[in-house]
Amino acid sequence: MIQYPLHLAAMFVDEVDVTLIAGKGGDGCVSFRREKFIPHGGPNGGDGGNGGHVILCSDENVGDLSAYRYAHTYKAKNGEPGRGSDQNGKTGQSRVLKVPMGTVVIDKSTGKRIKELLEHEEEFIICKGGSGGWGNTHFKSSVNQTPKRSNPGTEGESGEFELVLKIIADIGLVGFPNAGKSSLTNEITRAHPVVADYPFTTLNPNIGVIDYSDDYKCLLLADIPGLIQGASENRGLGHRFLRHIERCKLLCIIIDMAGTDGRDPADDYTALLTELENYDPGFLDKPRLVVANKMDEEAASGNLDAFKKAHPVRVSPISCLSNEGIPELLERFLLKVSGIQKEEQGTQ
Ligand SMILES: Nc1nc2c(ncn2[C@@H]2O[C@H](COP(=O)(O)OP(=O)(O)OP(=O)(O)O)[C@@H](O)[C@H]2O)c(=O)[nH]1
Ligand SMILES: [Mg+2]
Repeated sequence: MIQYPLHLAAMFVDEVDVTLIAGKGGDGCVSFRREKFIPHGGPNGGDGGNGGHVILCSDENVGDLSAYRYAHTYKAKNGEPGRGSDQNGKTGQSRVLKVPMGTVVIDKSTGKRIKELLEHEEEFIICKGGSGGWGNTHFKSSVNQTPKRSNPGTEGESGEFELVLKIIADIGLVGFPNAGKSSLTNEITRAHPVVADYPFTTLNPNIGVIDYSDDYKCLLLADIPGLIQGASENRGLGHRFLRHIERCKLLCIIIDMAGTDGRDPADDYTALLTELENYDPGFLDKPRLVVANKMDEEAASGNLDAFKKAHPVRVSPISCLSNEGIPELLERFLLKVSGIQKEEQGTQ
């Protein structure tokens, strides 16, 4: 049996559980002005400072959630208590946790999704700091000139949350292992995922940018691990990684048209669609584009004819080796994604 280097997969973390605790508000102070020649100086107890918040902030420079893999509890600072001479306590420092764009926040107590952070530098106060208590100055009245009462600070919010990363990309590559997903990513973007002739070379998603400098446009391409028949029953790497193409506008189904190892490309396509459907039937409603790779190989043209008979869909023939069909494919990507974007804008 082939031993896949699964330790490499552990480096990319796309889900973590965290316990978050905001700071407590500082207590209000009971104090009176005591000075020579000033009898009945009155109350001068300051207010407690507010507790710090726990804030999630999405950052384009953060690629995954590995920063939260080992420590699980994150606390903001408490507010300082008030002091005499009308000195209010300092607000507790907030704890800002940087997360990758595309992070989904789930409240573990309810199982509900409470937030998605999609933009760069988007901030979300996930646990609000407690309020500082009032000092005794606030309780002075015409009938009580010497109040000996103050408020305690309130507790900050806290909770257990699950953070799940679903990366953001325009196009998601779907295919069997060795179909050439990483080769295509290498060809058309500046990302350089490892390419090799053994299955499951790619263990974690890679994002590449397709740069259309003539049009001042770019598209984000997600290269993900290979999908196999039975992935939904945990074969291969399972199908959990499909979450990373959930947000893609367009799915690019890439088929090894050379039929390497005696595979039937037409059956591969059916199996891929079944696995996508098993993960989420909504995947089949997503716009998709079918790419026939390895057209430089001898068996490819015959297989393509048979494929077209079995599946009457438009197919883009390419070869990552000879670059055949790649410029046309790039054009098609742009047209398809722009068309989808226009449609989305029209329906908004
Ligand atoms: N002849 C030929 N070989 C290709 C072509 N594209 C990719 N290959 C080869 O196919 C093998 C697999 O390529 P990868 O790009 O690693 O395939 P992948 O789909 O990313 O595979 P996984 O990461 O394992 O899912 C490598 O040996 C590539 O050199 C092509 O157009 N023609
Ligand atoms: Mg790969």
